[in-house]
Amino acid sequence: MEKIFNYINGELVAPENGQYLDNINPSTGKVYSLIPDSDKRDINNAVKSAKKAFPMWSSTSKQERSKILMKLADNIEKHFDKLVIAESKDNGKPESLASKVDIPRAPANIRFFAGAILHDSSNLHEMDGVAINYTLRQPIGVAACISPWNLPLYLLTWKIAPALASGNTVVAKPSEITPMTAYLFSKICIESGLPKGVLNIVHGLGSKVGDPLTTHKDTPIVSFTGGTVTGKHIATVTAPMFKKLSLELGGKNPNIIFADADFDKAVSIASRAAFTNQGQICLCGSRIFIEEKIYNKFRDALIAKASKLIVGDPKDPKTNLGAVVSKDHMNKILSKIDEAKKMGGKILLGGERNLLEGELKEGYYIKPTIIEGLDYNCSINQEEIFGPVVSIIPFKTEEEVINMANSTKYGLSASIFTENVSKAHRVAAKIDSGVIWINTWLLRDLRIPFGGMKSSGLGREGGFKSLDFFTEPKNICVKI
Ligand code: TXE
Repeated sequence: MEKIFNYINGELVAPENGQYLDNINPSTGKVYSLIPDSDKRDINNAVKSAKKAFPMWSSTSKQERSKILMKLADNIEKHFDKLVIAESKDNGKPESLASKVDIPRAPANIRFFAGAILHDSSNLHEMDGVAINYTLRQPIGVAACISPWNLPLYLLTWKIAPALASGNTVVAKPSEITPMTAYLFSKICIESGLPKGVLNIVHGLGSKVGDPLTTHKDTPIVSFTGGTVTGKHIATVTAPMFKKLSLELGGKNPNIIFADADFDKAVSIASRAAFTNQGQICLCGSRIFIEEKIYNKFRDALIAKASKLIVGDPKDPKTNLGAVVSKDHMNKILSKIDEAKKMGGKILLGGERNLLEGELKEGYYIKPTIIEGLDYNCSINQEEIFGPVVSIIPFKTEEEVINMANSTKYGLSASIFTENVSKAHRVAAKIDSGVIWINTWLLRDLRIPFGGMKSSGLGREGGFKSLDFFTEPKNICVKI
């Protein structure tokens, strides 16, 4: 059985304790590879190697860093097909999705930041002929980058690319549930000649690997994407150490459909926003608010649209939804559906496991599920489910829908559908979310500040915001 190794000081190495965890293919429910069950010793080795590489890498010219990163991006593309298959097998998502979204975004992330450092500039503040202030932005040291399982290579590269481009060295910890593409990526780093120690990847559990990484005295920057509960824990343990911290957490994102929206477009996008990646994207629109006048018509069209989605073999190009990421996660989603039923929610579509045949018999498939009849304030409409489950809720007025949309503890993203430009801007300004789309969803420009309000996170990443996060500003005042 294939064994995954840690990537420390430029080499693929076994965990110090020699222990491994099972890695399961969610589409079959079968173990197919082994993951290092690393511990503090592996983290110490990785941080030591990153710390040693920092003086060399931070003083390497931006041109040279950019060149090396561009080569990394080219080599990801060289292994494109292999990475698509690996991401799908590890995560359960359709290969067609991995080939359109996950894997193309990895080189795009790296090229974006490799280019950005060459076009960056710093500030100068003049004091009326008395003095000038200029601000240097300098790399900080070893960055701890922790990524989740829903978009494994996409989110790993979204963090390490700006960290490395800005001259930091990195210790990354991918999710133990989806480690494979990070492992393949470490081989690509070796192939690309990335200097030893610049990037280190340690696999294993959050408690045994994530904790010693975030609390290590030599990791002054921590960038984390994952669940809100984990984010809260990381904020608590890193605060007394005054680390620079960026948190991208969960969401319970509203999709607001006004009666004057382009109907077909709104139905189609709302369905995509609810069910893409089996509903396992922090930006998924899991609450659809529909203006009462078109509620019945919209509901029926959404059911018709979603009932055509094919749940099945991730390898089949016709498949729309593959398996959810793990058995535990499948059971959690199914228990939320049961809870919804007990609260009086009406299941309009799906609501159960999708049992397939042959080698997919034990896979973790859930039918796209649409629920109506639940109060906007109940736990199902307040807590993140992170599966192919969407709740539909009618509204009468603009004021009412703004209140309902803002009622959760989250504030990551929102979509508004209307043909009335003034209304679109008015509502967008009042929704408490870091990212708002009008008449679209998941249209990403890598330059924008990306992140959430309230319990959806802390700080923003994206574009020059990421380069700001991974550097320390230093003001220098020169008396004229
Ligand atoms: O996330 P975790 P999980 C949400 C979603 C999901 C829930 C839990 O609601 O159901 O989070 O998912 C590492 N110190 N999102 O359990 O546990 C862990 O090993 C340091 C939303 O996968 O937060 C993994 O690498 N690190 C989300 C990463 O944190 C720790 C995407 C994320 O795991 C740690 C995924 C610790 N103490 C889940 N404990 C999004 N916003 O996109 C765990 N980790």
